[in-house]
Amino acid sequence: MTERLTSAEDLPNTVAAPGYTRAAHGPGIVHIGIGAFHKAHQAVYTDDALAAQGGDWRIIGVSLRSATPSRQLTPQTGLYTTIERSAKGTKARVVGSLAAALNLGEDRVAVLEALCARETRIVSLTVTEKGYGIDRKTGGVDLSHPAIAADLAAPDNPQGVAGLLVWALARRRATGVPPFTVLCCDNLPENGPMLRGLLIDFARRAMPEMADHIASEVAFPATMVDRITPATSAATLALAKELTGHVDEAVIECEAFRQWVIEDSFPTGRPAWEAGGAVFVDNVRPFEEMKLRMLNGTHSMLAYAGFLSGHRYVRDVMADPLLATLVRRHLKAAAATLHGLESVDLGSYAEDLAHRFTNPHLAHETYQIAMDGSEKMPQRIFTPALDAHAHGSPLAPFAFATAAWLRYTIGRHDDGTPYALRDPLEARLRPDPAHQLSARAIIDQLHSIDGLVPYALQDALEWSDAVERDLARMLNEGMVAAVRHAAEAT
Ligand code: CS2
Repeated sequence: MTERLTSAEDLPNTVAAPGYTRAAHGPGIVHIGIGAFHKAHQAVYTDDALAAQGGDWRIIGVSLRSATPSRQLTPQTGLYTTIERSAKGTKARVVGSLAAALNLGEDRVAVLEALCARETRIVSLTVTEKGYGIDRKTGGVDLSHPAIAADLAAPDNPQGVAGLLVWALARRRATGVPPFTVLCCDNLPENGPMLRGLLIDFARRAMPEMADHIASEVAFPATMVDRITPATSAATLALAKELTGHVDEAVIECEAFRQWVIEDSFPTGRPAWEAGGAVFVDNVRPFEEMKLRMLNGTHSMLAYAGFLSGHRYVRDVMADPLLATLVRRHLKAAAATLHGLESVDLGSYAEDLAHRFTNPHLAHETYQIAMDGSEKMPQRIFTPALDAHAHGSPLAPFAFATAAWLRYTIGRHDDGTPYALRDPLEARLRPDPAHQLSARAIIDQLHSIDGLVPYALQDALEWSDAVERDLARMLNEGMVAAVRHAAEAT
């Protein structure tokens, strides 16, 4: 019987193992949201930092809801394999930076202790866009978000991100322990300042004495994170066994490429992440905009148009010449909205992205990217569209992406087969089946959701006409015909 991965000692020499003695390094980071992306990204950089410069910087991973990560990782002492897949081949690496994997429900005391511990100098997060409970219009808390509502009602028994962090910062202050640095690693614009605004607003409402303390004493560096990480599948598990000789229930697979740009603001120290290739800059915003608009914006467009054209994986979308044309068109239009990035050649960045999307070894599902559209479209499509409108650059690609998303919110393929929308706003987005589907009615319904589409964009006739035309074509002639029409007009 194949044994479970529990030690990095007996791995085949084709598999890279941690370049340090794990037990010699204590924890220094609590990471909230130990999903595949964290394991493919920050944990790998930390593994490199530990190997290069040591330090007590191992990670206590916490999952707020699912017990699966801790069930997978705990029997493996936190060890797991990353499988990098690219044209250069398939490479396995066992990562040792996770010191523990906890679940808030089952290990509540240990989680709260870790958040309050003096050794914890950084709390990082990947909880997805919807995990924070931010009101995009005000930048403060969204009172209808379940975790925000629960934590405001019982701030001493926190369950969600804002409640836990404010509670822990208050405990640290009361016991004379310096605050940790808060590092948001989700694909949100200005993610550091965004989380700062959220916590200050939460504190004002729940623990007013903490608001100024957070504003003046806690660092929230902004960061741009990048690595394409498909959901782990049965094939990934089988590959882990083949490559490592062990059963690894926590294995993840990802592309070889990775990038991390971080604002260097860590008053209580940080791992030497530059050892893994992280880049420290004064202003992350231009990098973040570049990645959100070019990579993620194009991803969303190709996910909706691709899924509804019958393509399961991103690589299949890229193998469809008409969709590949629309991908390149979108990359170009997104690049035209960017400024302040003299150091980056956006043309070659776009080429690299198209190449990464084409990776034939990566089974990245369009349906995975299509999830949570209402949380993604504003920063990926609407804000750049508004900039394009203001500067007179092409709007059509953003209008097409919006129409494709709206078509997706109907929840049915062109042949009528249903699928789950998987969006926190799905009840408000899905058109009422009792009404005839008209492009105009669907757009009006979208505009009635406060805070989603900027008013200045809603009011731009050139924009709403273009979305309506594309959506009407998708409804009347089907997605494949709409893609052909858009690609031929390019
Ligand atoms: C994707 C991202 O699922 C999605 O919405 O666009 O997860 C994307 O793969 C990563 O941001 C790449 O770094």
